[in-house]
Amino acid sequence: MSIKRISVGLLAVIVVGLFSVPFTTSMVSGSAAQEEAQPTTIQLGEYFYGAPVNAAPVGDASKPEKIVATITGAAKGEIVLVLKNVGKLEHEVQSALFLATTETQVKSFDAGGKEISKVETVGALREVEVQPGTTAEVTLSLDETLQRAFEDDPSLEMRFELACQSGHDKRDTAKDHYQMGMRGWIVLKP
Ligand SMILES: [Cu+2]
Repeated sequence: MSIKRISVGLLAVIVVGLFSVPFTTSMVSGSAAQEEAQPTTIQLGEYFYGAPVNAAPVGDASKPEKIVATITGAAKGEIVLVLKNVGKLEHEVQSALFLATTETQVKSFDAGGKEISKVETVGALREVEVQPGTTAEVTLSLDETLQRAFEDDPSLEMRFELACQSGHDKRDTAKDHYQMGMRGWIVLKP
């Protein structure tokens, strides 16, 4: 006696671990910028972070990753990254640092410096898409445990990978920005 087995194709539903809240831009009168964090600017393009010199040879993912930026101010609990796309393609920025955040704000500016969008998220930030010619100002509120660690140890230094996810789903090394060299380290200091 045979039992017909119905194979149930389980679709892996990717639940984005991100609660995205579209933020209505509203000017709060009289409240000037209270952010003390100094922004750290990172340029991105084909296929590099930081500067063209940071680009690893095409397809050589085995090369040690370079330090793209060293950021101080982690003890304050807030980090501001300015991601400037100087290339011709869209880049999808991901970082392990994003996972250690509790709140984030991403403001996008066009080539002329005009603000084109503002999104606030609660929880860890998944990725930041940066269109060609635009700049994303990413404000990260660090996880309290991480912030405390930096407060307690002035010599603490932590590395987080910075990567580009663009083209990764294509299963083609020539289109995979990470494989092409868009990866490196962010060094975080108190
Ligand atoms: Cu990219």
